[in-house]
Amino acid sequence: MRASITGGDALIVVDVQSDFTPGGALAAPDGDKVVPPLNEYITHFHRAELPIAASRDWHPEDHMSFEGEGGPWPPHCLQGSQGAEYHPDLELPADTHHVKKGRDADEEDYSAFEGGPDLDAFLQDNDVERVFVGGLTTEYCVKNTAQDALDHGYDVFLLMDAFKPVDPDDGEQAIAHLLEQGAIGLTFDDLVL
Ligand code: VGL
Ligand code: ZN
Repeated sequence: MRASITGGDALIVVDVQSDFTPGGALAAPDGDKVVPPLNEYITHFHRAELPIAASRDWHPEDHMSFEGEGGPWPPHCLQGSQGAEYHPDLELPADTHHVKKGRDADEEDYSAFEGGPDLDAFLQDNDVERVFVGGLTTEYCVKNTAQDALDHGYDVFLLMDAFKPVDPDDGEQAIAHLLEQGAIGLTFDDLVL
């Protein structure tokens, strides 16, 4: 589907952090492969002077999602750690709206809409109606962010060339579910530049 990017559009880059890329504490296989396409989207949105938000998982040591606390995951994205940094090749402009989430030990916060500073307020302040979502990982934080965006009434475009799952089957299921609810899939080649 061809799409031109115009006023009212925003880019949301979800959790492109070292811990979710190969070598990291909770790596999505090929997680680093989202970086080059996302840099293309970022460049395009930035040139068009459209808002860009980026989220980071930002956990305390006793986060409820960690195995030691009865959760499913190894410790990852510890606040202030190297693994919690954006992937070193991700090129975010200076005026990016940075969201941190999962900051409290007792809140999972898979969705960037659950972090702070508040994403929905940022989008509303910028008169955003359509959001373009990519990043890591497909079936957790990308899915939950896209779902929340739909629930908040935004039109949602899924950047099909710019997310990676922890588990491929779960990733496909998550995307299928979002498409069923009206999200639209596109790739960078679909953009009318
Ligand atoms: C994520 C698992 C645990 C994600 C975050 O960013 O998708 N996945 N925490
Ligand atoms: Zn996490």
